[in-house]
Amino acid sequence: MIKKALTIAGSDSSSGAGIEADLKTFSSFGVYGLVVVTAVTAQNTKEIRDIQKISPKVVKNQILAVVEDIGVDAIKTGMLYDKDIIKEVRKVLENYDYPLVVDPVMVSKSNVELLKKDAIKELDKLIKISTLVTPNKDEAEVLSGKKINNLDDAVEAAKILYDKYETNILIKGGHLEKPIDILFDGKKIYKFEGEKVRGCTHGTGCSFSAAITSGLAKGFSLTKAIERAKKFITLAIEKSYKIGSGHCPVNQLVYIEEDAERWRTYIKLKKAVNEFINLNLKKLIPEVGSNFVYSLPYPYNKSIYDVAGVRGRIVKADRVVAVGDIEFGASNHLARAILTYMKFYPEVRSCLNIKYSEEIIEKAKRYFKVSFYDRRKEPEEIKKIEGSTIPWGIEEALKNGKADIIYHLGDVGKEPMILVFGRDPEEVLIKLKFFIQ
Ligand code: PXL
Repeated sequence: MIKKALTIAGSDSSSGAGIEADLKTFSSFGVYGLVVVTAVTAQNTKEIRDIQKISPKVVKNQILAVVEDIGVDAIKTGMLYDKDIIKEVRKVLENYDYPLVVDPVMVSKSNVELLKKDAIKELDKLIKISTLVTPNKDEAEVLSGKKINNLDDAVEAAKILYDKYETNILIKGGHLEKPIDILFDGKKIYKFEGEKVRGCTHGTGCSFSAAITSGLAKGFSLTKAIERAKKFITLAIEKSYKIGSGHCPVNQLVYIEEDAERWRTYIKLKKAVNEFINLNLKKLIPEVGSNFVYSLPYPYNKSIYDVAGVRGRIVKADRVVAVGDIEFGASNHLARAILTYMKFYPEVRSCLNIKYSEEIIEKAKRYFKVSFYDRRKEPEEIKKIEGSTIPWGIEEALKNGKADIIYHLGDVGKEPMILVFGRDPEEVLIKLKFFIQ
């Protein structure tokens, strides 16, 4: 049976934090998400414009409605807003012994109060019945009364909080140069070291605690659930969409979307490579062979391992053949060409390289925008960097705008080459068919 996780939190209309973040996170972990709303915030990536609390009675009834029928395997709380809501939540949850993660949300990134100042005493009582509390630096300072300037302070604060609440304490280190989270279970200090990545961060705290809750719902130990949540949140930040003009949200759907895109990308390229091979255009295959690549879409196009290509390339023997299978990371040169292209035009995700001839270029110019770069003009200091020539060349060629075809005339020991670009492999083949008529 599918495991179920319940979030009791506020709604964020920008869907980066709050119950929207929690629900997406639960879904990403393959857990059925249940949602109890405590407050509605009117917000975008720049500001919170308004907040309306839900009555404690309706909060209670939402919890009872789902627990009594569907049941839950783990619960988390987020924005609880005021003491009356917290008290009602605690009174209901005291009757159950599901794992409970309390994310002691106090203020938004934009510094709006998400918990009334006079609610801390009630929050203390809720934390006492929890399995885990997950404060960030600021929240840990408020709850422990200790200033946190470094890792030692965080360890000290975790011990103070354990004495106060007698529950597992996880102090998050997202603010640190190297993000290290500290867990204290009353016996031992555990350190969870993460990687500092660049990307959007709105909703990080909510999504992280929802990820831990998902792990607990699935029956993982607390440390395992935290480890898995840490991996998830790092990727969710790294592979986020830059939407809105303020603090953009983490991408809680990273696991679901990336896997689905890998499959779609693989299938489409496989079909197009077969079609290309069946055309048997031996005269179009360069001495070094052709490759045909297709990248994952933005924001999943981070490295050559996000670009599918033909292992060992496409070569001419008695006929045109693919040497190996379609694999992500199979291409180096052409993968870097498409990744560079996507920095300027992310919708252009596919590329095929073919043998250069003046005749093909002349024909292509009749139908398409053709651009060019001269490898011999690459500045010496760039040339020294391994693998720099192709990204440099593509950037040069795109200086005149988006191009369907980019070619170069080679250099000492380098064969001249034509690169055909398209939004997907099908479009690349449609373009190609114009030159081979
Ligand atoms: O990230 C804390 C948070 C929690 N819940 C809601 C929020 C925010 C931050 O903006 O809006 C509803």
